[in-house]
Amino acid sequence: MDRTGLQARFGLAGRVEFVDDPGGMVTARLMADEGTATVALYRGQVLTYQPVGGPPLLWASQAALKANRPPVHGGIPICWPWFGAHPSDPSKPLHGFVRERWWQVDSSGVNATGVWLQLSLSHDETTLALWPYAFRLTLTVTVGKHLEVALKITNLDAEAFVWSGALHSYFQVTDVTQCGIIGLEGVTYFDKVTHETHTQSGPVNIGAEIDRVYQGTTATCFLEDPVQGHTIRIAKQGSHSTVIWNPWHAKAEQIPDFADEASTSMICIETANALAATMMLAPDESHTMMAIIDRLEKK
Ligand code: TA6
Repeated sequence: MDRTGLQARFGLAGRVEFVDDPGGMVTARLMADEGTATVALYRGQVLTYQPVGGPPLLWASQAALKANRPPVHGGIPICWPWFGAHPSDPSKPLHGFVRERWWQVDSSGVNATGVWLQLSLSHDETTLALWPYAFRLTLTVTVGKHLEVALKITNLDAEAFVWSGALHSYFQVTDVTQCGIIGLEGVTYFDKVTHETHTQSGPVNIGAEIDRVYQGTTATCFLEDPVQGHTIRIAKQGSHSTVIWNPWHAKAEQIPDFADEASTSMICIETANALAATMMLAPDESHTMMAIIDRLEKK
């Protein structure tokens, strides 16, 4: 549907409007009294979130957005129905296929939590060729005091299926080497850089490539940014693993559109169900994985 048609059906004066993103792709802008967010309909990807009175909290590669070259690093890409490489076929797209598809707008509105938009995506011939199950995803993005991103997965197939996935959230920081991530102390993680398993002691600090899947954790993470003078709080529901990723300089250089200096101004803290948290859904069963993001100002 074109932008005018979307505006007529789902636009809400001063609350929901459809605009083009820097790459000319149609994007919904949600405007609440407490903050704004934008959501790209292609990829079903939250691109920006900015609370009123604070800086943008999500990082995005402007070059990737302009070029519209997948995968667009930044905001909150959705990884599904597998996280990382496909478990048995490396020729299939990394992180699944839903971030390279048009999502449909189902509804929009305003409620006690904020301004919301609901998108959905279901199986079709192309998805069945990559993954032979019938499914429906609904993505509800709400902006109010927090940004809430809820991905509901429903099995519409006659057979059970197994999935993994993530809300692969990129956060904007001033200088990641001065930040700390609190909330994962005592949690065991698989280190995808060294292929070792360790237990976290103290805050997570970043000064080199990091790619870890923290396992069996439902904890809220706090990303402390002393230069910015605030903490980004990332709470979650329906998620049993947390992924921390920063490619650091050498790897960043190999990623198209990921400027080298970006490594120090972003960090991914991902609300995930990966590795041991891979889930099975029986026919007609649903599961919702949600990230709840806000900013705590330093007093
Ligand atoms: O979540 C971390 C990770 O799985 C890394 O291993 C890295 O590959 C990253 O995601 C980005 O993947 P992408 O396909 O978006 O380039």
